[in-house]
Amino acid sequence: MRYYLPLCFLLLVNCKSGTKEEGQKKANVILFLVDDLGWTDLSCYGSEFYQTPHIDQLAEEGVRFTDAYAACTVCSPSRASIMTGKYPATINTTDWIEGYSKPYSKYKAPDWTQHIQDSDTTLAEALKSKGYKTVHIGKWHLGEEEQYWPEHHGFDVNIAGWRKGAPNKVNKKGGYFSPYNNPRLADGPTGEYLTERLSQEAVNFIANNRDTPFFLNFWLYNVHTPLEAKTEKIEKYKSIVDKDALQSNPTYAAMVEHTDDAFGAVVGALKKAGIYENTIIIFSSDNGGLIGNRGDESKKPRVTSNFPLREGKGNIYEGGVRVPLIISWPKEINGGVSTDAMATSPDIYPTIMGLLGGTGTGQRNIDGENLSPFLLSGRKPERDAIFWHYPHYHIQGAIPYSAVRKGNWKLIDAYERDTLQLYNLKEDIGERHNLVSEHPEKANQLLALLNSWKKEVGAQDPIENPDHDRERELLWGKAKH
Ligand SMILES: [Ca+2]
Repeated sequence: MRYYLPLCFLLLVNCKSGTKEEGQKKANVILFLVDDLGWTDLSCYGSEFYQTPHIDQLAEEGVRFTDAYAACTVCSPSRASIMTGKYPATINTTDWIEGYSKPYSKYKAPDWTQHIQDSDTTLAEALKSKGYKTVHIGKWHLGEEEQYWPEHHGFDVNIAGWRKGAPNKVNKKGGYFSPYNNPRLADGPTGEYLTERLSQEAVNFIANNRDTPFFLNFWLYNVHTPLEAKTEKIEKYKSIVDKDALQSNPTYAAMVEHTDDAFGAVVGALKKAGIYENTIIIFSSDNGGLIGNRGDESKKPRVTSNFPLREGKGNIYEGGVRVPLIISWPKEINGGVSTDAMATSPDIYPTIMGLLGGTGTGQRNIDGENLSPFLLSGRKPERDAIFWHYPHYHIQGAIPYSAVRKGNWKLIDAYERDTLQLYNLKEDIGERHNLVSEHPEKANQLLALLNSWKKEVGAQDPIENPDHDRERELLWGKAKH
């Protein structure tokens, strides 16, 4: 895989025509969220194996963020963060639903919230109150019971969003191919592939709503496991794979291409309806790429590689949280540029509202930064630090931790080990050289900043576990893996 990702670009954005003029049709909004897509999983982010021409084209026409982050290393917290504009720690939705427990570990997770609370005004509710037709298509994964599903959080239409965080298998069969066993999606003909079906639903929605301002929240099930794709796509990548390369899984490559196809279908529908120019498109992922095969790391191929980043989904390093982010609005934002300005999941909500020219979202105490002045006129964002808080364990390796990035510095506070890790991401993007002993003052400054933020948002610490037993923990972990 090509290791090419320049860290610093000049943002050459100029305002195209000022803010939206009164009386014009409101811009449409599409939030295209891919599940588990890693930072280097697109051609335009450095992959030499996966083919993503439609998304690459978006990067050509929009603003590509090199230093964008998911708010969490796993699914649900990042999704809740996008929908509320708040950090997972603020809303106490800090792990994937239903979570993962290690009964003999040093810490237990605190009580945490496994749905969006009604007291939060979601992004969909904010847009609905501004006259938008709102549709959710795809994975939701923000609540076990129906009362927490998209139709109860501001969406007029919900297609395929329910409690599950992956396509639903029955008797270990199915998933990405119909029957879907999904109460919010009627089964299709035998052999129908879920992502093709969902993109067709999106295309139909766009065609039927071209004259209405709409919010299409398209949250794909791809590229989450189980790894399943159409045979012809898998065969294509089998014929070109370099088995020694870091990214070398033909089925995963096919799933990335399915994702790109779905995105291309949406853009095609927008162009056909004549509304592409006035549609804001935000493309991102909910956490870093899954490396997989933990516990049997000799097994190949792995799912994906996030190199040069360290680790992946479910881990405390950059590979778990740094993700692609592209924002496009042909009518108003000059595209074709990249930026190393930091961005994170809770920014999406205020940024969309800001681009639409309104400050009133109905949501109070948003943590995210409104990046619209930056996108429209190049004004540097005021926020200079972003934070993570994960008081949980994850099967992919995460232990309870909090972290902060400020400038090029990143500090990780891993509670269980009672240790700090300090990295300079500009010089060491792979987080190999812990600089705590070389820069103790920097580490202490960042720790104070991190602790101050935790206090401000009411972050819940993990709890000492009275059943902690290191020997049993290791045995239990092996059995579980
Ligand atoms: Ca995910």
